[in-house]
Amino acid sequence: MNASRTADAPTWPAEFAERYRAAGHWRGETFGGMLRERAAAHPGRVAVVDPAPERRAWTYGELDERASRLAAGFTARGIAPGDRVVVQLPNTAEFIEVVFALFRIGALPVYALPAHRETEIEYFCSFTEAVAYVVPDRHAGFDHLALATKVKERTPTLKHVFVAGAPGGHTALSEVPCAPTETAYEPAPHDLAFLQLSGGTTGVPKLIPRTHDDYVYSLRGSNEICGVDGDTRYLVVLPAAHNFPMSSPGWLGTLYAGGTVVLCPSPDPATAFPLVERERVTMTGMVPPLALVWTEAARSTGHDLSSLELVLVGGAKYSEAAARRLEPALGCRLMQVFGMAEGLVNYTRLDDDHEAVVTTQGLPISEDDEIRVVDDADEDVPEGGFGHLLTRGPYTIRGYWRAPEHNRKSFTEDGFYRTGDIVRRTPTGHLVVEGRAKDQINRGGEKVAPEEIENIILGHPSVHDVSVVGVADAYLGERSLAYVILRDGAEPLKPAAIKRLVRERGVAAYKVPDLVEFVEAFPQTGIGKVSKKGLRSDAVPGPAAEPAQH
Ligand code: OOB
Repeated sequence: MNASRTADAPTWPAEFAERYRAAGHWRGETFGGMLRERAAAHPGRVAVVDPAPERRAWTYGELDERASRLAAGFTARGIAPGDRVVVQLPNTAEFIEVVFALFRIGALPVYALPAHRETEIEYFCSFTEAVAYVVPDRHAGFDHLALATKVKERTPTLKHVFVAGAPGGHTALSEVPCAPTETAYEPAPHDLAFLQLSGGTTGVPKLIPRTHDDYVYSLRGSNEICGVDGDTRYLVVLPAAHNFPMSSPGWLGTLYAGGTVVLCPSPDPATAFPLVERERVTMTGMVPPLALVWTEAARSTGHDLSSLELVLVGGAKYSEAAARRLEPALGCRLMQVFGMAEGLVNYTRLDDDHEAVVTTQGLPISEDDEIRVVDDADEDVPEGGFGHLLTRGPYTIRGYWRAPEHNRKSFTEDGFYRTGDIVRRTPTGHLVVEGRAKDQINRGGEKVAPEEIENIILGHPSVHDVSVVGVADAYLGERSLAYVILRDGAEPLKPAAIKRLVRERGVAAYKVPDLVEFVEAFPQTGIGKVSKKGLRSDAVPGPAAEPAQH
């Protein structure tokens, strides 16, 4: 079987694919082939450093061999090309080994985040009909084995749980590798390579199908813009499964260039700064709240951060005032990045005027990224005006995986992705993110779909209606507030009961509402629909609101 794409998701029409190949964007590379080539070119160079609990450094030769042996072991256990494998690993060397092993055999990693819990994992496994799930035994105090056992019982397709660490009743990842065979399967460059998760605006996250061709192009473009080369030492501080630290330019971009990836077990300065010093880290990427923390901590740190050359900040709007403070505090260059797992990534440039770096979110990677800024009727707004950002290009998907109905809403008929972002373009073509039309909360880069949380809260017998909105927050940019209307005659509830309900449903902790407020009615729009905008603007927490405690 081939990792067929057309059946599961719309793809680029032939004339676009030809154009992208002719332009040299799609060069027929695959991730498996890329690692093999780098290993042949410089087998002894260090590819991956995992500092905890004891420092391990794998060379390109070792990573390549490990990936091949693990790939052979996966094949021996029946994992076939096109099969989906949910991978939920923290920032460890095993994460990189596992995904390269899956790339090698054409199986598709489905990238879960370490924060995901029962509800999300069960959905990923069942919706993708995953055959395997890869977990740590424990991470950040959470028992992943117990979760895996539960999910396996409930998901008929799930044949294997592979565990990095003590396996409990499952299979230890360390037992899987075996001698590679000569006739190993080779995925084609236009095949799907993996499924990435969308931030989401709906009850369940959508899956984003990325191909080798398109993603490798985004790496090559990102590397050129960010100056990534064999001397780059990139620190992965955000979860490695997220698109930003993976490819902007991230750990995959760094490996593409033959540089060294340093995995950071936790993003806080107490963990990260000593690593920057010891491993002579040159580059990293982070979300704005973390950039604030690093900027503050750098003032009084005793650690030598002088190896840092470039810090990328993105995932949510970075305030101009904070952006101005970063370079002097960290003693390195700042680059803003405005990207999305669906594709399009914009960067400010190293040779940009300083004002553009601190006040804009950059320019697209590619001259073939088509950008439209339109009004509500999809008409282009005048030059420099605000509007909805639509985009199409050589690394922006044409549709989500197995979501035909949603695709009709999220893409125009001629294949532009509706990003849901409100932007304007400066005379130099730089994009400035001015707001958001999509129903999503951006909690410091972590995306929350209000509908998902509303559906959970509506399950409470005392709740008549609920609306979850984002409200301004000085640190996170936004945090979440649930407005709840109780049923007539229902006993009063405490905000904590609503939070507990969401938490106990087993969702990632960042989705638990920060604030809960009980109201009699929601503000209405002209046609009687709940006005989310109205809710946001009068969202001054009342006496019933309770600060976040997670
Ligand atoms: C990144 O990817 P996602 O898929 O988690 O989120 C995409 C959305 C964008 O549509 C936009 O709403 C928001 O996140 N966003 C920004 C931003 N960067 C992303 N909003 C304002 N300013 C920015 N700089 O978040 C992502 C993927 C690749 C690279 C960087 C970020």
